Amino acid sequence: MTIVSITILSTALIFCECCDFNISPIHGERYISPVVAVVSAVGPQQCVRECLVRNTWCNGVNYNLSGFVCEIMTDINETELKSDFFRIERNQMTVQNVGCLSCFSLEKCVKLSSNKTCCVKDDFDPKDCTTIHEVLSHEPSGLYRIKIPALGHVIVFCEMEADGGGWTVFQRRMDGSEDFYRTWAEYRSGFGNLTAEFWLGNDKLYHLLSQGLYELRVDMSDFDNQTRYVKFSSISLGNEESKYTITLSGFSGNVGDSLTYINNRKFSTKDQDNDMSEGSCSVGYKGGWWYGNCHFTNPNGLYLGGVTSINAQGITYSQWLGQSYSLKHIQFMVRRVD
Ligand SMILES: [Ca+2]
Repeated sequence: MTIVSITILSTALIFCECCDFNISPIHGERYISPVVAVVSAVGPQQCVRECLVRNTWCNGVNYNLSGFVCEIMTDINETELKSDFFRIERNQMTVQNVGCLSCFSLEKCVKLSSNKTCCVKDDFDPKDCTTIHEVLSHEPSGLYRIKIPALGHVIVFCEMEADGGGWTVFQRRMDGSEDFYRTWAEYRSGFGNLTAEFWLGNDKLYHLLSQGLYELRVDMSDFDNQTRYVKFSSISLGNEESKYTITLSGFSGNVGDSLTYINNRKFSTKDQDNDMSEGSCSVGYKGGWWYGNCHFTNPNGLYLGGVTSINAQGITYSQWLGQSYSLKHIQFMVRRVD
């Protein structure tokens, strides 16, 4: 084993034929400061790229040849001898063609016959944020592209830190910047700003949840910055013909359950009444939702900003702060569990 490693090390002047950069590793050494990020199952070329795309804080990498592990470091002041590693200082990663550095992390850099390089889509087409988190466990929360077979590529917001990460967010309220009193067609296709307030869209949610078994997490906060959460171990959605009938089970959380009430209910909007009430819950409570007769929580209601005299039209969660308190923040997200 040792002999094999030494053989590889002695010939490991790395030339990246895709990306046109040469690097000069120091064999048999590694940086000993705390590892800031680890990328496993990558080659040395990819390890260099992982550093270069983190240009603001990566100052070097340790690469473990026997384990194919890339350690990304900020502090490179101290080193130690370590036979199956080499280390590369960021400043030694001389880049001849910076074109490839503009490739996104899910793209490959390819050298063309003309010796020019270009970024091409990788074969990696994650079906949700859960897959992205499994493959790129150190990536932060933000916008990512997934591929849902029935819909093609879809941009989604991935929550990568909370509760283990890997969550695909499908609803958020945070400042009242978006109008949520909208039509069936608008709730079907989705609306708003994925980095602020939005509804991902019932059609996307249906096709997303059809890809496997998913759990649900809901996070809430009030204007005193108290927080609560609830989770359901299973969530699924029917198609538009079923009026996006929702199925929820397996409640847990640190607040009472105001959500199981929507189990097996159809979605309703101001122009499509599928609820159990004689009138329209959507019109009465100013949102699109899985209303019954009518609701114990109204996440898509009016952004009324805390205590309100308007009963149950705000972003309420009755088992926490009642129907006369409109929450500051609420977010719904799902994670694949199979
Ligand atoms: Ca009705």
